[in-house]
Amino acid sequence: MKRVLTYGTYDLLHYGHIRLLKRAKELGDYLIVAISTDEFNAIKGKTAYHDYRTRKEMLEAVRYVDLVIPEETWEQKINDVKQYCVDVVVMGSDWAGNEKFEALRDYCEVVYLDRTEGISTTKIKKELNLKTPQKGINQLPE
Ligand code: C2G
Repeated sequence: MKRVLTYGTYDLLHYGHIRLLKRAKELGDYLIVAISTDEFNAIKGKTAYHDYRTRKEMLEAVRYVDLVIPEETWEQKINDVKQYCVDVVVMGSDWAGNEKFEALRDYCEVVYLDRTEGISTTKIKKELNLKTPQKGINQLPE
């Protein structure tokens, strides 16, 4: 059982995300996605349109994803690799060579997959002229 792990915000889920997840799953048998919490997004300087609960629920519906866990700090990655017995950490090529992932090579394989050109959450927001969401209207109903 080859276990794959990837990280991301996964806001406004789009085909670039899906293509990354599909290829990540093809590298093993079990795919774990560590999705940035709203608090960690603030540390990353990002404001997601959907809150963590909504982004987690959407990812859990993707056929390639076997488990979704929270990404709360930059520093948790080595512990994640150990705790979940991860064989491969996969990221899009915009992260290629980044020390945060290169440091994992002592613990697991690290693979960067080509980003899907022409799509991004920022592009979607810009083209739909989305403002920062008002509180509460973008959350899933209880
Ligand atoms: N991605 C992609 N093609 C796109 C857009 C995104 O392959 N057109 C990939 C990114 O490279 C990343 C994943 O999809 O591997 C998730 O993208 P984001 O949600 O933008 O993740 P990011 O904000 O880069 O967070 O600790 C790492 C961070 O949490 C990564």
